[in-house]
Amino acid sequence: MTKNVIQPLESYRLAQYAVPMRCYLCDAENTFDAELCTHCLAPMALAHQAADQEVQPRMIATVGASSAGKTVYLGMLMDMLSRLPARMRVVTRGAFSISLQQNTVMALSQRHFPDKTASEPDRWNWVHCQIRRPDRPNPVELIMPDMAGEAILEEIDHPHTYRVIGSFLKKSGGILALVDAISLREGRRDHDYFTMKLLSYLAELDSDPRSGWCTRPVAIVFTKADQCEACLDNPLAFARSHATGLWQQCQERFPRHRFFASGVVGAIAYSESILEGHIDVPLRVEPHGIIEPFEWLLDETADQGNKRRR
Ligand SMILES: Nc1nc2c(ncn2[C@@H]2O[C@H](COP(=O)(O)OP(=O)(O)OP(=O)(O)O)[C@@H](O)[C@H]2O)c(=O)[nH]1
Ligand SMILES: [Mg+2]
Ligand SMILES: [Zn+2]
Repeated sequence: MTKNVIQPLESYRLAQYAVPMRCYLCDAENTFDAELCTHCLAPMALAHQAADQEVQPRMIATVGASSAGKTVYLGMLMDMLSRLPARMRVVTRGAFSISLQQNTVMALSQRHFPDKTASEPDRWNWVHCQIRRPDRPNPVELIMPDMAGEAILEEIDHPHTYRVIGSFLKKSGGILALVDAISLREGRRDHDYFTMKLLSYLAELDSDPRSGWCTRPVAIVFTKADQCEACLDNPLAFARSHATGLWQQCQERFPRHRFFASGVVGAIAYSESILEGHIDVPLRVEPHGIIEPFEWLLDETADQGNKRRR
């Protein structure tokens, strides 16, 4: 025999689903409890956090071909910023914003480089943080993802393959374009071609003469400069001699650009294994030129992100 029970319907719970939450990047409507945007796969935590902020977060994109050094650069940048309170005070928003720094620092302390970033956007690390500088009156809210080089290339070659990349680049206030200095010095042009393609893509993505990419700041950072002294001494001269096409494109299309050089390790060893082939082993962590390009971009984007999003 079945006993009669009163089952409350709790249909009021459904009311929460009637109020959509808009994705911070692509504006698509999602339910209030979605973890990732159903349209572009960006974390919905960004939308929830941004809704609580007084100022609209700025977005800075770190781009570069696969193995240009994006993960190492961004992880080291966050680690350095968290240790230099006199220069910049960083407060991360959400536990997920610490994973990038944690993975990079742990890998380097165990004498290996972090793993290659997966192509799937739901596996990327996103940093959302607030930055206060002692010499500036207002704090800056910032969003920076660590995207995979292969996914960026795919989106450039076949737009809309990775909607999250297109939406993010469209809204970014500035860009850190990382280029492998060692491969340029050795005469390999793939990183150079990648960056030229990317700059063409950006120029077409938003070509508005007053607010488009031609008005936004572009920091070109030659990475792995610890292994390439010429580049560390004079990044502009290095660009002219080793990445002439890229240098010319910057001159003609991006008036607000600057060349930088960065390196994370002091000494490097190499090991060969049958399974993994040639592996770089970082022996000492000695960062150079990590904060300068970022600080320049913060200054150059100072006029953005001060208004509340409606
Ligand atoms: N010497 C030197 N090598 C570096 C440095 N940064 C990165 N590397 C080397 O470059 C490789 C790739 O670095 P990542 O940061 O993973 O590159 P990525 O741009 O994130 O690559 P994807 O995740 O595939 O897009 C590392 O495994 C290191 O071998 C650096 O500062 N100095
Ligand atoms: Mg990576
Ligand atoms: Zn979205």
